[in-house]
Amino acid sequence: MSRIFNEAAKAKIMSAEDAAALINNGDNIGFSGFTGAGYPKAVPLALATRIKAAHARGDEFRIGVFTGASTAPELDGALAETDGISFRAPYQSDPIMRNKINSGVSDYADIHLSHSAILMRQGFLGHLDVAVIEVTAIKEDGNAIPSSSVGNNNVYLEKAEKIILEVNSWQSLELEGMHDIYYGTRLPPDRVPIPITKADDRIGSTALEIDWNRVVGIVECAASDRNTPFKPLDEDSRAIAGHFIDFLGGEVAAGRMPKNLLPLQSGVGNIANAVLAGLLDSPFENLYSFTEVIQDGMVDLIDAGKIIAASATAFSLSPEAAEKMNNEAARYRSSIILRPQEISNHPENIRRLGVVACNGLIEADIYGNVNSTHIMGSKMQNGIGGSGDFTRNAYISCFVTPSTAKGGDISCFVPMVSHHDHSEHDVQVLITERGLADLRGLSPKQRACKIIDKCVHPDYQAALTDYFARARKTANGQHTPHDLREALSWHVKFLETGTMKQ
Ligand code: 0RQ
Repeated sequence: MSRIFNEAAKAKIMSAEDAAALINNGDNIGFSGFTGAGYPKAVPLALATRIKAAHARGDEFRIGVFTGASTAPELDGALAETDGISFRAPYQSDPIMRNKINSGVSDYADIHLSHSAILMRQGFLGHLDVAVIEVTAIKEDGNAIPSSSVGNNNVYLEKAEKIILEVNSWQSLELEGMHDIYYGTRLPPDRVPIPITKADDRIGSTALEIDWNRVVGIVECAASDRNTPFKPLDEDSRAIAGHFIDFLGGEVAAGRMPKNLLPLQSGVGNIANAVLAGLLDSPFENLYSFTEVIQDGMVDLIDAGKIIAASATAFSLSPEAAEKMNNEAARYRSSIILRPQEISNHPENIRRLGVVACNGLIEADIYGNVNSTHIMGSKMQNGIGGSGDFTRNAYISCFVTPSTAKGGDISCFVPMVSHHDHSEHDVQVLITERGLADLRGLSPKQRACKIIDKCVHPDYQAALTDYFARARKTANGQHTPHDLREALSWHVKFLETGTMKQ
């Protein structure tokens, strides 16, 4: 059955190839898609074929690619593989895309997810030529039911000169009612407060507004989201989850949080998912989540009746959880809200609600500065995503990580981070399988002692303790002691010998 319930819209149905033919060399394209959910699946593949054919003829064909966040092989992977992406923002995690960024083929602007809408509206990301947006259906009134992510779709639909809609019948029609699309954001000086005072407040409409004067094509498809399976929980991720849950218990006991905690934000990846799984067996109940992605762990918490409501901008589910969501969207509609990312990640909401943030990292230094994005100072991994939006504005900002990487050859705790995303002023709690360092209210030297004691792997404790002692001497008691000659020699040692072990 067609999902296009508006009669006039039917006249715009075309093939993915015909839609891709409407995209030109030099165009900036705003695609839907966030953490492998709700990205268009047919037009990007057809566009990649069109770009490859142009390159085979010796013609120039390069485009700017804007999304909500990461997408999938059919979008980032296929387009990046053509060498046709000249510019990419704001977050990606595709291995081919990552390669093109790190080999200089594509420029990448790694921006806070809450900033991407503003930068687009201000024009810093250039003119938006085309929006290619996946939707679940086109309603009789011409508005569209969003699919498994909202991301920046409202902004791209607002700004693009031409609009292509991909109607994906794999997405459940029963998603209708889950979304909350707020059209009240303004640029200063016309801003008004965003009226969210509880994580599950609904303040917008359930459909995306479509300006049919700009719609140039509709493509129908039936294809699943990326849906990567999560790794089974290992001992380390269980230990990390255990420390986090004990910490939350302590906050409740100290009277700093109600018994049902404060709204939780959880980052992407296996450890974040493990932390959510840990909450299943915890004593906490009647929880809320104000986050950006809904992973399997969150769905399990809803099923167990532990979470009353979760607000996000996208799903990031395993194939099994995605199938369940598709079959039972009507049931989840009352407990899940998908919003534009400018609202899910808005500092104002995060600060007002008192969100407890929990994100992954690549490395942290002994003073609590965090690198979430770069390997060995230069190589982009994914991007800052929403981690900065939440960390800076959270009621309590936590980071979770194994104490080592690369089978123990790298310490995730170093004298000085090789790239800086979250500063010592914003990072409050660091958690590894070894333990938890609560850094709130501590001086840099106090923080260093605590981090080395509680979080660092024993293989690296002596070396970091030594570094700290030498730095104190070299810096002659100064506030944040460093020996600059030695600070990054840890990374240099790894690059030269393949291990940071001293
Ligand atoms: O490299 O794949 O070549 O082995 O870095 O490491 O362990 O797979 O990372 O899935 O836990 O994610 C920070 C990337 C952690 C993620 C990050 C190497 C390691 C591996 C990846 P290989 P893992 P995880 C909401 C919040 C920013 C965005 C964010 C992230 C690769 O959490 O993208 O938080 N965060 N958004 O071997 C050198 C180290 C290393 C290291 C790991 N110390 N030094 N290499 N690696 N530690 C969601 C959104 O915003 C959408």
